[in-house]
Amino acid sequence: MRMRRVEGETQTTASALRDYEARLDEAKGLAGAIDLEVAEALVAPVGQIRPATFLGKGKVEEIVGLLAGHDIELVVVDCALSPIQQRNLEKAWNTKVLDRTGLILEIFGRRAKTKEGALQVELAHLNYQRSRLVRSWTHLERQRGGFGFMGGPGETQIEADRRQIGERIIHLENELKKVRATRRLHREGRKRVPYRVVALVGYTNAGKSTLFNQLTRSDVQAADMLFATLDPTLRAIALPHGGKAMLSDTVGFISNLPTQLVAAFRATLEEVMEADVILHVRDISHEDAQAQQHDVDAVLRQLGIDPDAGGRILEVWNKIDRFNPAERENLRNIAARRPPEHPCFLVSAATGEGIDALLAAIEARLALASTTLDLSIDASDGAGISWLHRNAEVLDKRLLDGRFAMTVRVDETKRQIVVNRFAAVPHSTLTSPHVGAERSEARSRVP
Ligand SMILES: Nc1nc2c(ncn2[C@@H]2O[C@H](COP(=O)(O)OP(=O)(O)OP(=O)(O)O)[C@@H](O)[C@H]2O)c(=O)[nH]1
Ligand SMILES: [Mg+2]
Repeated sequence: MRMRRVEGETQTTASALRDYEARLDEAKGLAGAIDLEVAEALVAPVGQIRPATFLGKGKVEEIVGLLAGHDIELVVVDCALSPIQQRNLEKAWNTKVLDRTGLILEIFGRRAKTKEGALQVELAHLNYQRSRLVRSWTHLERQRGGFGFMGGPGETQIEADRRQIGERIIHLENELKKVRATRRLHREGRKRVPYRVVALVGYTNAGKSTLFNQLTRSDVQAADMLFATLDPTLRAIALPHGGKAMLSDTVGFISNLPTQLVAAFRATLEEVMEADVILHVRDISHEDAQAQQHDVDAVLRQLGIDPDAGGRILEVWNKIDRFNPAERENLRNIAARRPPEHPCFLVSAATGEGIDALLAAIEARLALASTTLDLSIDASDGAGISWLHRNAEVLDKRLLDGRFAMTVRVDETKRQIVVNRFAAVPHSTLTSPHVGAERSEARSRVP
């Protein structure tokens, strides 16, 4: 079913950086992502936020006028509305009103394909819904797909009271635990064969999936649509000198990504958090590229990744085919002046331009990437232990019969030293620390 709606774009301080038109376009893109037909879109300046209606009285009336005589079913207000504001606007306009969080949750609900994805989105939605128990809006009840967050019939929570929602949340959390336990086992299984992960992150629609296809020669869905990708995909990439790594494509980020969603997707994004190299894909041709970068950095921080730390993050400036030769030259100059710890690579995922240089950089970066080792060290070897703490990341340390069994992560420059000096062996998730210690001890006796 298609819906006609009016799009209300409002400015808040958080979005003051952004170009109004670009924000309005993005909001229209979000609506398009769930096949809404936008009848009207406008920017509504907000001098002072009204507790009851968010917008001023005049604006609310103006929109009443806009809606009159049109077959409008939904008004999207591209900001965060309180439940009361949402309800009051629905009354004033006699339509369903959706705020930015609600819209994004709705999109995610439609996109989730895996069980884990669906559970995560439903959980995020319920947490959002818990605070705003409003009766479902019956016009939209025959919505297909998704969870029908805008009022689908199969969803008990719409009609349910807080207690029922609470029970459902507990149920979902238990289901998620089960699904994640299985996934963790798979991941650990993969880890036994040491493989390195390169993860794609970036603003939604930046071209991550297109780049993924280009790098892996596969054919995952790439579309000019916000949040085309939701569930993570993992494929092998061949490196220039015969090596292999796994490339992970995942959900895109967006400004004001609902915190409930970031929390819900934390587990899915573990792959990214643990990746050896992170490619931050940017649509450098986008008028809002700068603001988008800030938003992506903010989400990375929420995930515990420091975007400024340098090292494993490589910036990819995508869509350079959209520039003329002079503009490209200018971009190249800007790129060349970047500090070496924050390199960036100019590519066109669409045409393949710049991909070889990017692959070479990934390979070089992976060569530096860290390795995890197990070792055993005499508990009285204070100098050795403190050297390890200074030069490696100590992931695990257990005292067993006067020796420490340690799991450490070191970068390539230190790997050989640790192997030689401490008889370290590649980390194995198969062995218990005790067995690992014995094995290391046995090794250390070998001359
Ligand atoms: N001109 C041009 N278009 C590109 C390039 N890379 C991607 N696109 C287009 O940008 C749009 C979005 O590409 P996707 O690869 O789906 O973007 P994404 O980052 O995976 O987006 P989400 O999964 O929605 O977050 C598609 O229409 C692509 O064809 C490029 O290098 N040049
Ligand atoms: Mg994608």
